[in-house]
Amino acid sequence: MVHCSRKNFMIETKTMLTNPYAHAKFLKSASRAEQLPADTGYEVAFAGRSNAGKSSALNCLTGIRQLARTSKTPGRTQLINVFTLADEARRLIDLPGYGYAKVALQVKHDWQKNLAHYLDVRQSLRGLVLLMDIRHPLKELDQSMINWALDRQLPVHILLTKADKLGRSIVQNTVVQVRRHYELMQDFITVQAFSSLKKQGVDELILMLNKWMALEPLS
Ligand SMILES: Nc1nc2c(ncn2[C@@H]2O[C@H](COP(=O)(O)OP(=O)(O)OP(=O)(O)O)[C@@H](O)[C@H]2O)c(=O)[nH]1
Ligand SMILES: [Mg+2]
Repeated sequence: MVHCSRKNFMIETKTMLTNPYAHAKFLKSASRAEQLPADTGYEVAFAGRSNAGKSSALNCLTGIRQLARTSKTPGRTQLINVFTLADEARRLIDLPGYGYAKVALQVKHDWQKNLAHYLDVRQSLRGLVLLMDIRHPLKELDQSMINWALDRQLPVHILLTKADKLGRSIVQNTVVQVRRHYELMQDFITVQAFSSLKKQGVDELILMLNKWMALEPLS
């Protein structure tokens, strides 16, 4: 399991950022969009293939080790997990991973329907953080998710996860390639490298989330 410490972050830029996500709390798990909290305020969802590192990234972002359950077994997060910030009108959502081959077809179908429905109806959803293992970016289902988001004009911030697994120049090249792929949509699609293990890219992610959550820019 990957751990991040619960502190203010002193990262890359050497600036000290206070982290509004350190106050996140688990609110509930929902198996259907109807069970979610009232659709008001600001919500940002973390989506991606099973095992891409969604739960680890949420734990890293918040600095709370056990906030979202991580697992070596893909397909662990099967429910929509809701976390609130200090202010309950702002929420982070850990979505079920998609694309895990060993899940029964019916279950897979149900998740995908759920995901599609959630993305379709949720008015408070301000942005999608889409996680992809940096070694296998832009799989077919990832591209479908992006197209879905674009269809409803929802901005997508791509996290190329597990960047610690590759050398620095391959990481940079992959970021550039994925950016280039969506060059024409750069107002809607942004791309960064991320590692929960090394706490790499947390500042950049916080800045994007703050923008979507209408939180004050950090000083
Ligand atoms: N090396 C490395 N391993 C990571 C990183 N992030 C996650 N992992 C590992 O990848 C595996 C899956 O991580 P999770 O965070 O549970 O992935 P998930 O996307 O939430 O998976 P599902 O809930 O099944 O959809 C775990 O074994 C993590 O420890 C990272 O930045 N670096
Ligand atoms: Mg998970």
